Amino acid sequence: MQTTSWVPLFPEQASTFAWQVDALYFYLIAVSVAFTIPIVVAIFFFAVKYRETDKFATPDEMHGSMVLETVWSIIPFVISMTIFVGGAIVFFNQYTPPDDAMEVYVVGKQWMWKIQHQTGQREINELHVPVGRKVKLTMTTEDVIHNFDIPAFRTKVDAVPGRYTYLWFEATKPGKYHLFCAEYCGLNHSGMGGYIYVMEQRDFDNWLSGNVSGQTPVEAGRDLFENKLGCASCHAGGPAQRGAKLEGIFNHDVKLVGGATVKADEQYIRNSILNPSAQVVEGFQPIMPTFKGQVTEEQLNSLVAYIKSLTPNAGTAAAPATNTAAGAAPATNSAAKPAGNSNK
Ligand code: HEC
Ligand SMILES: [Cu+2]
Repeated sequence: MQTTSWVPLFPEQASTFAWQVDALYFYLIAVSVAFTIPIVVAIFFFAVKYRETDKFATPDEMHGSMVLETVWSIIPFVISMTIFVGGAIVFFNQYTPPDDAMEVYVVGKQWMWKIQHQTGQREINELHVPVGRKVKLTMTTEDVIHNFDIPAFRTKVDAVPGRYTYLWFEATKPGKYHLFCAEYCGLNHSGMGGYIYVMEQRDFDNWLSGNVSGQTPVEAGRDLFENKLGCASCHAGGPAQRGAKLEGIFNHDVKLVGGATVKADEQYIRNSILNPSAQVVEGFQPIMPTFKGQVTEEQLNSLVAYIKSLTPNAGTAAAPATNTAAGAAPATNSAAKPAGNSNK
């Protein structure tokens, strides 16, 4: 299925920004060659032209040239600005995941990539995606830094312990493309790879329905929240609510004790679960226990997905809202069902 690229030795171009990366790369090479050749030629030319012929020659005095100075300042300036602007555009495009993307979770560990779709399907070292659809990966790792690298898409992003990073792409043609770990991560680093399968939408739908989906991240998150971890014992709405309101917070501003305001993004929710006393919501006591060491990265992803799902239209930019004790709204979601205090 794999076809070759128009440049020998280059991987195929299979994403919307692959050609941009290549264009920038060839432009850099062209600029380097355009400067290197005249400089090397000039070195030899002058070496020969001004070789020692007369032992006692006195050189002519040099006078500056304003025109020359101006020209060789302006030309490199223009060239370096085109490199800067071109690079900035490509970079911005690649590292700003769109809101309307299909989301996938990726957890790296020595030495494999564990992947889960929003619809629940899990994969290891393989990722199936539809062609022509924007796909956003939310990535983290259980151990050391890894790097999710898809050469045919001309994109790669580090997966960093303790934090979420994002990679997005839109594949432009069906096929099977290499996936690598591009950050040396230990003994079997070289084996930490696999394939991205880009499929026509209907093949992808078939693939999805042909794979056991189990719980979706949101369902798994709700299960953890209401039953296994007992979050609901504090966070369920109603008069007995002891924890901060979680409905509608995603991507909104949250006021903290001490006056600061933070945006409740995925990283914030993650930190609130692992290290609750670091950022305490205004109007609350720091009574939430830490869940560090009690939840796996996958479970954290699920909890974050669940809390995200409590905000309608999560993912799209939303207006700021405050979140204080006074705003403890009437119970509106299923988490209102008290679940025995199962967190020990
Ligand atoms: C003992 C009661 C208690 C339990 C159990 C508890 N929390 Fe909390 N939680 C709180 C309180 C109180 C706050 C507000 C103070 C703070 O930020 O630490 C809070 C804050 C949060 C926040 C930040 C909310 C915001 O509006 O910014 C999140 C997210 C959160 N909890 C998630 C969870 C999850 C997920 C669990 C289960 C794994 C959980 N909590 C278990 C009491 C609890
Ligand atoms: Cu790795």
